[in-house]
Amino acid sequence: MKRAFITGITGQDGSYLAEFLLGKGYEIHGLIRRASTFNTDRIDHLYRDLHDPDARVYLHYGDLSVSGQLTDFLYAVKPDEIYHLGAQSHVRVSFDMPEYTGDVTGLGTLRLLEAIRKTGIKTRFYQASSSEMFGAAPPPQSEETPFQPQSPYAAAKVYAYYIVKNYRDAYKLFATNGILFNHESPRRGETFVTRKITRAATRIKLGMQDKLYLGNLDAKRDWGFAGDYVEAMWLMLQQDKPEDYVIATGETHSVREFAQEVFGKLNLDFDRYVEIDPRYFRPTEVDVLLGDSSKAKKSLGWRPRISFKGLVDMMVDCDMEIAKKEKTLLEAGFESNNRMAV
Ligand code: NDP
Ligand code: GDR
Repeated sequence: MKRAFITGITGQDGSYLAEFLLGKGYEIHGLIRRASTFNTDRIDHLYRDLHDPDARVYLHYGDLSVSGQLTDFLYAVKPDEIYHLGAQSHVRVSFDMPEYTGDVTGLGTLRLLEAIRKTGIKTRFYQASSSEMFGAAPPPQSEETPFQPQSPYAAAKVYAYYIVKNYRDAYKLFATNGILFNHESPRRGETFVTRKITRAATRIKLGMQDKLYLGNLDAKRDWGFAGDYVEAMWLMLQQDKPEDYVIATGETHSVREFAQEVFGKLNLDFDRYVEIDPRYFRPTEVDVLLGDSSKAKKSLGWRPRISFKGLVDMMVDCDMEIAKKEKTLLEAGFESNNRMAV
């Protein structure tokens, strides 16, 4: 049985990847942070009590800012594959927490690579690189496009990208960068723009919210489905040689178009409910991302399965179910958590 170590297992991608790898028969070890509230919602359905002979998911407390412990984990687990997805992943928040973002999102990668080097374990390493690294570079962006990062988050990811390449060359590690463009799902964090929109619009539809405040509606993104993208991560680690790949749909839409599609599906007037709040503007913005994933198509045989419209439908349908539950609770006289995504 192959063994995988996943950082960021409690995040959107971590949960889809863990599901995918379990389906392939892997044993999964995940790094989780200690939190004062439960932070395992996205993987609770995968977890089995460890007394159960069929248990194949093991969770370990740790943090990407603590190197000694990462080394101990890798030495003890000796994973065949490491998927490094953990990060402070919010671009807007990275302007508020630049040092922390540099530490966790940038140096976190170095700590894992050093742990591999020091323990000498034989493993394959996947780095969650990002289209944000292209920043101001004109579209379409491919593996050949020079980076022009526009945020502390993007700068930290650029550092991580190059340190992966350096360890690959210097120490002959099997280490790859997956340069993934935005990917979304019903499990997307509620403060990222797509999920913020689908949560708000479904709540507005059921009369539980009046307005949706957004920032820059003109930014364009290449949005795919997270479930499709985790397969590409796995494919990259099954190749003979470690290389870097862009993963994208090759289609771009503005935030306004995404929101209009969502409000249109719910027969709501977008102009009546959406307002601009400059609080959500970023000091420097990434205007257009549009990925060219020809290399991944050719070498990995990877293709996205879910279309833009399919993604919108999936997210709206799931958030409508959540909104209905919330409304049922409210009507029965119970408090709803009434969570407004920020
Ligand atoms: P999420 O924000 O949903 O998940 C981030 C994960 O990292 C969570 O499990 C979080 O734990 C964990 N984490 C954060 N800080 C630490 C820390 N100090 N120590 C240990 N774990 C930590 O991100 P996604 O799933 O969307 O993305 C996965 C990766 O891919 C990230 O690296 C992201 O930057 C990158 N990426 C994402 C893209 C996307 O469109 N989704 C596109 C390109 C790259 P907790 O649950 O406790 O907060
Ligand atoms: P992004 O995703 O920054 O591309 O990073 P996000 O959904 O946060 O923003 C996308 C675009 O929408 C604009 N926007 C808003 N964004 C948020 N969050 N909230 C708003 O109210 C709002 N209004 C407009 C933003 O300005 C931006 O242009 C995501 C993360 O998952 C990263 O970790 C990952 O690396 C990249 O995608 C690829």
